[in-house]
Amino acid sequence: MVNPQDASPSPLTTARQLAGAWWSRAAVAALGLAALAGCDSGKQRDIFGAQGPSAEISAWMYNYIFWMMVVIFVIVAAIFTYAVFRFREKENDDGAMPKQTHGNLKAEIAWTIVPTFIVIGIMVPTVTSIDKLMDINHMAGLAEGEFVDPNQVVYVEVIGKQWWWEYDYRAFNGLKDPEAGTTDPANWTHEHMFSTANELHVPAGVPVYLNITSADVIHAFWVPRLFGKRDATPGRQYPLYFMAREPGVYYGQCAELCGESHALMAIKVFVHPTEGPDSYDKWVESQKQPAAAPVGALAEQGKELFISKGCIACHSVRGDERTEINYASRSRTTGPDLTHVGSRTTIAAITMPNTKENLTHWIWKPGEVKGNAIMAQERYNPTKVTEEEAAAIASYLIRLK
Ligand code: HEC
Ligand SMILES: [Cu+2]
Repeated sequence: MVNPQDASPSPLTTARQLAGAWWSRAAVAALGLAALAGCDSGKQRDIFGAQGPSAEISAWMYNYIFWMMVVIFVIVAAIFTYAVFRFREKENDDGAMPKQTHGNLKAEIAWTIVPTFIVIGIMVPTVTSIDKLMDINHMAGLAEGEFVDPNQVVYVEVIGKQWWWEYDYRAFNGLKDPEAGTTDPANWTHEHMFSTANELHVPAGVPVYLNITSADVIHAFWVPRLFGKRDATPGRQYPLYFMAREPGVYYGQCAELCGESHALMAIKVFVHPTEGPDSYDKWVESQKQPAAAPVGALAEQGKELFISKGCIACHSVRGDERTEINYASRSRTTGPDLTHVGSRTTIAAITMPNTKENLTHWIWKPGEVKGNAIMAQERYNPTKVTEEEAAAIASYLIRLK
């Protein structure tokens, strides 16, 4: 007699329960994926929405290898399925060991040669693609033997810092022959260099040369629709060439875990038309200007606080000796250049829209916005401002268009 208490559940029930669990898990996963897909509604960080030669080469490589793998998968799965059915245990099977074979020369040769060709089939386009990515003439869409005019290349130095990006437009009009005479920092003035943060501006249809480095740890610069990842490594300079075809706004992200606020280290690229009121040249002209003088009592007070509260230890505002960057020693570059901070659409590496309220919040309590940011750390920034002082400084900074 079996005690019902001891009876093990029937295998069928267990399988049903498992199936139930499996289905509910799949449903949760599907919902999660749908939610994630919703995040990217504008396809803003989508490698398949390539916009320009650099990202197109990467997307092409991805598709090429993907379809190659699909073909290999289908062949292997077909052979496997055939073998499973063809050689399964038959009803009248005598249970004896099948015939064992060893060392089939034809099979050995086949499975050495086929993978060799697969590897060559991946290697050749990979090497040619890397070669194209590292060739600014190719980025500019030129034929073999044609070369871009170095003065028509936009050259920007990109410096990764915890947790934001500095862009130095060390150039005449932001256009520069990197070999031409302004590389000596002692010769730099704001005529030769302006600096922005996080929001990169480039013209459409013009090749761009980014020289990428880091001031602290390893970061990686990545704007999926425009180009693949490039490491930003301290003490090294890595070139990255790209060209954006269409004017527009493109988003990116630091792609190398670089510490606590790595996730709050985003990138926004504005691609300007080459002509018209919104042209790249107009943007460059406005950025080259020194900062506007404060207007109104509150903004004036804000500027004085900006100096007396020690903000100038890390930030520069060009156009006044008391706040201006020293180009030779590169002092006042720990934090973003704020000469035209009011012209940015966001602050703190795309973390918040650039409004007076958000600026006040950031200046008053940066640690609430970005954990462990240098500006929030007591040991680097011992001077605390009150909410009123922060509001005064914000009303000064927001007008620096
Ligand atoms: C110890 C250096 C340091 C000091 C002092 C400092 N900051 Fe900052 N500040 C930074 C750094 C670094 C960032 C970049 C933060 C980030 O996005 O991760 C920053 C960002 C900012 C930004 C946002 C800029 C942008 O484009 O995103 C503003 C505005 C700002 N600081 C204002 C101030 C004001 C006002 C003071 C004085 C009350 C001040 N800072 C003091 C280092 C400093
Ligand atoms: Cu980073």
